[in-house]
Amino acid sequence: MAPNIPEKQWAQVIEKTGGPIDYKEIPVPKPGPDEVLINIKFSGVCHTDLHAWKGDWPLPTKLPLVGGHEGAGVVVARGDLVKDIEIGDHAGIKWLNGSCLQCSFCQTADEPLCPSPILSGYTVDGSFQQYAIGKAAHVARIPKDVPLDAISPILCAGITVYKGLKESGARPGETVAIVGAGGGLGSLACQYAKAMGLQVIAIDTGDDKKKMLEGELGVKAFIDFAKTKDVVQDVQEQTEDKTGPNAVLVVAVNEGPFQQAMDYVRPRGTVVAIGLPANAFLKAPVFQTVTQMKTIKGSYVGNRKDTQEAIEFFRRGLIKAPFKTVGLSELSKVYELMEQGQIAGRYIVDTSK
Ligand code: 8ID
Ligand code: ZN
Repeated sequence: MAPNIPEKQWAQVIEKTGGPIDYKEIPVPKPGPDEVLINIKFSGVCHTDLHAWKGDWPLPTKLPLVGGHEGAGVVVARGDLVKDIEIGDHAGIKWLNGSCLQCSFCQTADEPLCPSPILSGYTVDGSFQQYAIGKAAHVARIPKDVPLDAISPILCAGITVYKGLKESGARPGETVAIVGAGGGLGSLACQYAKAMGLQVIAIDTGDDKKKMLEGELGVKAFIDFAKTKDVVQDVQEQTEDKTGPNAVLVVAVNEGPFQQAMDYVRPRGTVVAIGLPANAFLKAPVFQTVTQMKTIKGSYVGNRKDTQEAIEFFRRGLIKAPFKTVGLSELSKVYELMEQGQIAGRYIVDTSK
């Protein structure tokens, strides 16, 4: 039986960058021939959504804009060309809503690098609404045996940190430092790193995050960057021969830790830049970078295969990161807490409230 799709739905709408966010009723969109319509049940709130609202990046958003790109729900309609996804299937809206599938990047499974990407909650409306559209080729396939609330943060944060860990080149048994470990990406990075056989040094601040990281996330060591006198020394102390972690994932949202990571990463190690602070630069001394053979690289979400792999780790029960659920109507409060760095783990919104 075809699902009953309403004409109108609740959404959080940004009319103007940095302006008020209106919780209001808007029309339910209709999918094009290569698209599906997903009844979003839950959506994670990523710091990227906050950057988009504030206009932090050198890339304008569409306006008015419905943000959100960690939306998990149920497929309720599909375009005529869509054959491999059924009404009733569970699916997810991720950051990369679509790509051309024809450029040299798409052809080689590097679709996040496609020069004409479609970005959920940025260049097209995203998951902070009850019904969202995704390109069928790109929507995440979510198995029916996983809960739609807990899986939602995997759709950006999980995929991104899983990919970042692969890009880091760190191997099982080695040590990785996660900078910004107490936030949404960071808490998932700790879980993926452990599941991949890595030892984790977590860097962040605050007692809530310390408790979460040392407790349920089970990291090897927690370093409070606001309390320690010397982050570099503290991080290196935690590694076997005191030469530093084999890799560093930087998911923090300011510039300082990006530069600092180059000081404590082990010679031949890799610093993976993932966080996207506004107007920030990466800077490292040429002499040490050369003579210690250090690598700095960026990592940007993941491709469709990374998506399905990250979901499979979750389905197998290997990824358990804390999240709190609030109603979609309370999105602005989540942004406030995020801006203040008060969120340990991830907040997700329930679109029925
Ligand atoms: O594909 C990508 N590269 C990608 C994908 C998704 C998100 C990049 N991002 C970007 C977001 O746009 C954002 O810039 O990753 C960054 C982190 O997103 P998030 O995890 O959603 O943000 P959060 O939950 O606010 O966590 C940030 C954490 O960083 C800590 C904070 O305390 C917070 O827990 N932090 C900060 I700010 N400064 C720190 C420092 N100096 C720090 N932790 C350690 N050292
Ligand atoms: Zn995101």
